[in-house]
Amino acid sequence: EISAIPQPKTFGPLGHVPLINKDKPTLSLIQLAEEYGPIFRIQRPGSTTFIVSGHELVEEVCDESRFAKSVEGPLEKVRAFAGDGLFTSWTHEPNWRKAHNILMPTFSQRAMKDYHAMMVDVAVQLVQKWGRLNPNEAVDVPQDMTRLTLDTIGLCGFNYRFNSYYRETPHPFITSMLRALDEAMHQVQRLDVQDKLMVRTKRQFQHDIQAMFRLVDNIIAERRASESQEENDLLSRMLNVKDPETGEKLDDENIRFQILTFLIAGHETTSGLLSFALYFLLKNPDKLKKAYEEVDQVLTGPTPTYKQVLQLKYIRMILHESLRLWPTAPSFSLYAKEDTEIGGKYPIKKQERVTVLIPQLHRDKEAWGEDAEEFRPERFEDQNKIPHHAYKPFGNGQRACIGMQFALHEATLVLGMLLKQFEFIDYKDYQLDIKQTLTLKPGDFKIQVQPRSQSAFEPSVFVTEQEPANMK
Ligand code: FDE
Repeated sequence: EISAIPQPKTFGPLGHVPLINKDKPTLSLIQLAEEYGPIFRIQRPGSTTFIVSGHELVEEVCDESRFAKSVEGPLEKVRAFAGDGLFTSWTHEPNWRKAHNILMPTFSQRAMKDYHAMMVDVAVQLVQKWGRLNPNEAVDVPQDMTRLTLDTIGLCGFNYRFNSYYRETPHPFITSMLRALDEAMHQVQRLDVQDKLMVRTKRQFQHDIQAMFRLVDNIIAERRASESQEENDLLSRMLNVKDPETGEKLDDENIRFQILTFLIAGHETTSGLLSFALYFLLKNPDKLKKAYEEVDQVLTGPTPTYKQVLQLKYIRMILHESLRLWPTAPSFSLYAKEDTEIGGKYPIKKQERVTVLIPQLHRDKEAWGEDAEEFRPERFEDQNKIPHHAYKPFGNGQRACIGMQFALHEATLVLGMLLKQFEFIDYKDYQLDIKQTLTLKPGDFKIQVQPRSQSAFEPSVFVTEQEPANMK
């Protein structure tokens, strides 16, 4: 039996655009999902997609024999600067598989061992900064987390130091990147005629793209000129390793796209994750207490070891639960490979598209229970009790996030170190205000921090005795 797929009323050529907040499209879609249910149709100028968020429907569209990743909407616009890099390529483009084969090994759990010291290097900079603040000074959490995650992917991936903690304002790369991502998000909500009139916006977009290209080209040129071609980081694999399947290396243009992809994908989402995690801990003192207990028990030395990070089980559960309630990459899109039907009643034609609305999926009460809206890391205690098909913060199948282990290791390490050292003060009684630049973050989230009791405080972090991480 066939059912019509629900849809809100449309506004002429604008389709559903007027129903969607230009600055926070995901929040509007969540609201619409509340009203229209687990599947509904959304029309934008030049495109139609079905927004899916019920766990049973999502399980079906995650079947890779029937559906495949679609590069559409804002993602398609991001191709202006990320081209056929891993995130923005179609699976059938030859460079997707090539880069996937070449770069997978740098993201295995094993590879995290090699990154650990560099991650600690950057995390220590954050701890030092917070440790030196005067009592009434506030920290802008997302901004400091963005410094951390950008510096981390820069150092681990490319042996490049953004040195964000030595800057008053965000690194110029960040400014260009955020403006370009924001523009990509807004472009899809404009009619072609509107878009053509935005001359200044277009010029700015081109300017930002060129600025990002220059930084990346510099990174490549410096590596090519340097002696240390031997390093086994992302960049050296991009430059030197052949795809075992085709025997080919990546071409220069594609390397540029890959570097930009990793700089962007590798930090926006992780920065948001760390910010949300701190937010949830502040608002849930009983969970915060358990987190303190764990770090005090596990983190006994001056800085965490690789093994200790793996022992921070509760911290990792906190991160998973944060990603459940606010998955920082909030959606992914697919197309039907053939005519099909989902939920036993909704027909989807070949080439038609669906978008998985992750925050709504993650709050599906049928999968998560009546307390789905509550922050309860304990859900992730028992691997067997997690409804995996209803948990997709890292996407799905062969196009799932390649950086998952990287992000989780980094975030666990950093959250652990911050908990070890600081008390967090919610001096403004912060009220969550989601900000979206494609990815989600808690907007304008400021706190104060205070070193924990002098005795628990570990001063050795402040006179770093370790070797700089990149002088192995
Ligand atoms: C991917 C990803 C995804 C999927 C998308 C679609 O499908 O469209 C998702 C959902 C994600 N990712 C998410 C996330 C979250 C977090 C925290 C992260 N993520 C992180 C990271 C880091 C790094 C380095 C990364 N990340 C990266 C990446 C890449 C390259 C990709 C693509 C892959 C393929 O092959 O496709 C992703 N990521 Fe992520």
